[in-house]
Amino acid sequence: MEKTVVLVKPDALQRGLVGEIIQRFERKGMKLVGIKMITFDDETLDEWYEHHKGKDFFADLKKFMTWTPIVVMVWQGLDGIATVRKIVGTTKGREAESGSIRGDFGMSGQQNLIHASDSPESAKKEIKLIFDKDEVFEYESASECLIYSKEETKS
Ligand code: FUP
Repeated sequence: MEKTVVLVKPDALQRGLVGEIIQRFERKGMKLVGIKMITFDDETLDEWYEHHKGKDFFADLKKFMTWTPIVVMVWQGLDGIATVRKIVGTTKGREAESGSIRGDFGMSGQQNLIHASDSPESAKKEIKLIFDKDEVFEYESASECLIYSKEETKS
């Protein structure tokens, strides 16, 4: 099972979309294994978005991401990273697929409501950056036998 990080960004918090966003992952069958609120510090944000460092929107992006606290979560599931990215939708809200979170609730390419890890490497890095070891939980899911076949949960 793959772990992936989801951030509910300041625009989604302000618009009261935290519950809606959580519900979409829950209903899909993803398992919540970590959740809290944080405010990004400058250093962590630089590392988080290091692939955008130096781009013209970088300063605005950092300002936006520290406007309010954000809700940070770790979700777990089979092929969890790709599954969550599909639910989130492509970067620009106005181009994102209907049915995805960005497609249903957003217009912007920066104020795009939510972040989700894009690879196993970034998921690992992101968990390490914002979660302590004891904030990511292991527990038996009572609904796992309904969500997956036995074969699918073997590994
Ligand atoms: P995504 O993986 O869909 O979140 O998108 P990226 O990793 O490419 O971008 C991360 C964040 O940078 C976006 F959510 C918003 C911001 N961004 C901009 O503000 N302007 C851009 O042109 C591209 C990205």
